[in-house]
Amino acid sequence: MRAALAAARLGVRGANPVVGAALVSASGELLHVGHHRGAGTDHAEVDALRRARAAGTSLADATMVVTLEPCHHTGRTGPCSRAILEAGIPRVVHAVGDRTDAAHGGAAWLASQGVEVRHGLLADEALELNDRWFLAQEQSRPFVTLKLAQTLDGRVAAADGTSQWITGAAARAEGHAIRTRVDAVLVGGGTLRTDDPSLTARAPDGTLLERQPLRAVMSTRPVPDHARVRRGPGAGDDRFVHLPTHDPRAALDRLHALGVSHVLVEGGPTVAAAFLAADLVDELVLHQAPLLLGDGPASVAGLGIGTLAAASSWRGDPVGVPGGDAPVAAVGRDL
Ligand code: AOF
Ligand code: ZN
Repeated sequence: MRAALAAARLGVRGANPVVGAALVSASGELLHVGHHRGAGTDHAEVDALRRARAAGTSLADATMVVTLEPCHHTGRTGPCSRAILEAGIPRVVHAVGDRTDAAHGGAAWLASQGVEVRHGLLADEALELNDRWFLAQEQSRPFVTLKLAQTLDGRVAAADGTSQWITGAAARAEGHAIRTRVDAVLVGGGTLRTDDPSLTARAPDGTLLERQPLRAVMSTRPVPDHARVRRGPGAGDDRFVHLPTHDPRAALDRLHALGVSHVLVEGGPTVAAAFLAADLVDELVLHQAPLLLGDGPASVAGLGIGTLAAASSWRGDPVGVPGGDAPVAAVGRDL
């Protein structure tokens, strides 16, 4: 289970939980490890089974150890419960149950098919690993990633308002990679008016990536007809939604109803503050440029925190430094 948990941590947080799986021999030898790389890709169990098949490993006496109960539904991919049974694996150990209406039930079904199933091993760690994902599921809302692009002293623009390209090419590419992974990208009215963003997912050469997010503007003011966000990447593209509210929870309810399971909040400081103040940010991706401005608006427009003891505290989970000019960190807020 420790190997499975370590593998899970290699995954990408978002619409799906991070999940790891380990195949173990009867004598306790670690045979193969797999993990889930994010919504739309193989589940951890299927990834581990694929490795076993490629290596020709016999699984007739193996145990599938997995950090989350094997799913029992066909979503973006097939049911892991059936894949495990078809592989002839006699034992499954999972850390925690899957509580979603769609996917749960794999453990009971496997047991009904004669597979020995146990659960609870390192359950606390497995729960903590996806605590924000479980919370989003419980609250029937999308998983929320907030992206902040700022200077070392937390500014998003200079005193004169100039703001474009605070962070460099590597951070921009990473930003577009996140856009293509999520179901929706959301900005507020301020960003709409100052940047007129298109909110499309593009390659560094400007060409559109294959998977485009829904484009959402959260603002009580109308979105002008000429706004770029209204014009989709293709002819007749209507994947734009106006959320006429200041309440982030109301915005998330509407997105949830539209089938959005992962939303990227991209700005600006007022919207960031509203989501943070409502404890509706599950993951923070921070792009920090090696610049100092000493003045200008902050990336978060005030959270009403007056004393150190009340600070919003986050768990570090650094994911790398692409390109060097803009360190990137993804962290989940402490629950
Ligand atoms: C597993 N193994 O590695 C993961 C599971 O739409 P899909 O097909 O990607 O299914 C997503 C759901 O499956 C997700 O909401 C969660 O309940 C479960 N995730 N289950 O057996 C995995 N990532
Ligand atoms: Zn599955």
